Amino acid sequence: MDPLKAKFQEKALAAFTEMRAMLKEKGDTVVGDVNLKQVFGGMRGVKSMVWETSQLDPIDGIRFRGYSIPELKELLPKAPGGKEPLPEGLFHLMLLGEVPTEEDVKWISKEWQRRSAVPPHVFKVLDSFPQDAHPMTQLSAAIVAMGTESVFSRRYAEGMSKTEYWDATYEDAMNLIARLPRVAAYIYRRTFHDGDHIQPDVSLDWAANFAHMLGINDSADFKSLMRLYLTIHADHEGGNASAHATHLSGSTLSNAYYALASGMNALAGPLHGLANQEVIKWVFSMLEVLGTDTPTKKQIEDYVHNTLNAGKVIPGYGHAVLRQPDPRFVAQRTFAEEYMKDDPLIKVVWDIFDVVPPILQSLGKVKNPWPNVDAHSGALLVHYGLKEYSFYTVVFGVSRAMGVLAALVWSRALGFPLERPKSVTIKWVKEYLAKQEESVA
Ligand code: CMX
Repeated sequence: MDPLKAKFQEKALAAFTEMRAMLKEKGDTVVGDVNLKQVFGGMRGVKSMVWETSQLDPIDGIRFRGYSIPELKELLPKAPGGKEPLPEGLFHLMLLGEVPTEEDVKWISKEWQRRSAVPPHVFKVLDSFPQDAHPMTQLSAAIVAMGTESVFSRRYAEGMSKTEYWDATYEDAMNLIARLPRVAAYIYRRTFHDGDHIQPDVSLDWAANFAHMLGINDSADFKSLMRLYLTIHADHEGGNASAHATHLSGSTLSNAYYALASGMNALAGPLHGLANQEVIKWVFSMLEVLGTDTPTKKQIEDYVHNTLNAGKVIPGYGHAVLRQPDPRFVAQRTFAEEYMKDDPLIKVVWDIFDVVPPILQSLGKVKNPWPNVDAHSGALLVHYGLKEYSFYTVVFGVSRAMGVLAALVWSRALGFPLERPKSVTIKWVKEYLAKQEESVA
């Protein structure tokens, strides 16, 4: 058994035993109420699942196993000479709950390289798509196509015991994460560079190799950005749409490939991950309409009002949980301050940050007027030459796979059952309310 898997087994067995004992003794404890607004309003705040890899606080933002992004930037191992954490280290932390050593991270880098060969039929599936198929359509199809290799599905068909589900899922998760950068880069090169593909460089870490295979910028700074990007997008507790969709599909024991494809299909919506493409598209159309790369704040303000008056949302702003500027936005801003503070597009993003929140606040209905992760990411990618914004959600997806798959391995280890909440009809709600009123009268 590999060292990461062996450590996971030890921790998961202990957690399983503890969970079972806790549920036996305290299983009837009430942890919250649900009101009608939540039933009709997307289940905000309803505590309904366990997600070990990260937790989101409305004010402090995301914590991965208790660590904030600034703490992770200090604690996680970095590439030689680099300042940004290696995503491999975050995966280790999410899976085991332990900050890894340099050696642990090197082992994961090598292991993902070892597992990274993509089955040839996946490229054939991708090549059968029209060149202009949206990159997220291609990503989802490629993930399902890779599922022909699922260790879980093969071993399930062979009759594996329930106690082995986590083991087979770990194998699928590791293979999938290892292969995603190659698949994503292949989608990018076939869509935007006429299929002129770049071979992987086995000497590089996971994120740097992805940056390399995109083939647009071989600088150390772009590799650093990719390490940061793939770290901060990895997980956002379990209730966000891509995580929850992965969790729901996975709860049927569909394999990790189907489960992740479900998550990616959710990420592809403009209220979630696709917002990163929508932000830069919105910024570019604003610059085009205004006829300048350096708009004034007043011009931005007017453009924001036009967007709202047209019945549209301001992409990159607002959040279902957060009530402060997203620390992932702040981390990207810090990166931009160091590497590209004189880039005019970066200045536009920062001016938008000054202009939008008071306007959204003035609407009186927006619960969080602050920027989320997607408000900044596109401008960083444009700076290094990655201008084709329909690809941005794929980059988000490569990162998100780490969190949702680490969580899926935990779900299997803890033996979580099929997810099946209760739905009601509007008629049922009306009758329920009428009965309540009768009993009060
Ligand atoms: N621009 C304009 N209006 C907004 C808004 C924004 N950025 N954010 C919220 N609102 C509106 C909502 O549309 C809603 O209006 P209605 O009552 O007319 O339907 C009202 O404010 C209340 O919404 P909320 O409770 O504050 O926000 P929700 O939890 O319902 O939605 C989110 C959260 C992210 C979908 C929403 O803020 C939004 O649409 N933002 C823009 C898209 C975006 O950036 N998404 C990315 C989120 C991060 C990610 O997942 O990657």
